[in-house]
Amino acid sequence: KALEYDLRQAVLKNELEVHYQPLIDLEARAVAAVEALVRWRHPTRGLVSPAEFIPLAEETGLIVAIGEWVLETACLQALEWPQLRVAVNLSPVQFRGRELVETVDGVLVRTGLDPARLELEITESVLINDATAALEILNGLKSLGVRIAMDDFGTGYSSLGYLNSFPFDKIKIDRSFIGDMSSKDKSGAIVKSVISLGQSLNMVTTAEGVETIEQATFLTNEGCDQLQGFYFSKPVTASELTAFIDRWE
Ligand code: G
Ligand code: G
Ligand code: MN
Ligand code: NA
Repeated sequence: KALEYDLRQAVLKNELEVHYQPLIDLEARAVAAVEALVRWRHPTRGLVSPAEFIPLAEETGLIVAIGEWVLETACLQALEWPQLRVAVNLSPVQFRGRELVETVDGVLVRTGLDPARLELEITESVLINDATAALEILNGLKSLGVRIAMDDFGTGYSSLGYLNSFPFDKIKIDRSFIGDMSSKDKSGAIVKSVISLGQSLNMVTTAEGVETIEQATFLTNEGCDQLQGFYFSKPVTASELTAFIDRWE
């Protein structure tokens, strides 16, 4: 309850921040996109991870306001990085109402961001409860011109039917598979086959949680399109990300 009160205050007092983590395109050898990740600069607890407060935000419904704020902040920030796409995570709770498409459209209109530069990341949990409603919303989002990414692929049911039935532009391979590649042959084999699955379906493949040069080399050789992880950069502030891009070029 104390944390819930604090979280409401956080929204009002501008204590939330958006950090950005680069996605490296292997063909272009350049930063292709950034993923927006929210943080809470708590007055006494310091920087609080979303893993701690997103569940509470979802239970209380605060995620709807927080999600819209993150989206608008990230789209505005993306105007300063005209060569990049920006990816924003959506909570399953944001799919419950009917207003998500209007909300995203409103943010695009207010910020003036080219919709083709916005990528929305969703997890399978969005699709499980009410697939028909989810499909309608995803089609509505697609018709705005934004891109849709399947996040954390491999951790849920990972039904191949989802890839068939929903309009995904990208598959993000969950970092648990990348982390296990050196110790488990199976993980390497799974990663390989998800990359070729993505290629055959004309979807961009991104590997999450890339922490070592060995992982980066393996993924490059297997034809993965984009890499994301601490090996390149952890999520950083907007100005640190600008410095990262400048160093890269
Ligand atoms: O950045 P970090 O690894 O601490 O994020 C932990 C989790 O919080 C991840 O699963 C990430 O997707 C989620 N997360 C981060 N930012 C947002 C956000 O703006 N909205 C939603 N719904 N989830 C987020
Ligand atoms: O669920 P989602 O994929 O949105 O989660 C993104 C989270 O993953 C971010 O909070 C980020 O801090 C974390 N992350 C990003 N790169 C790495 C990495 O290389 N290793 C680990 N352990 N976590 C990472
Ligand atoms: Mn994500
Ligand atoms: Na993920």
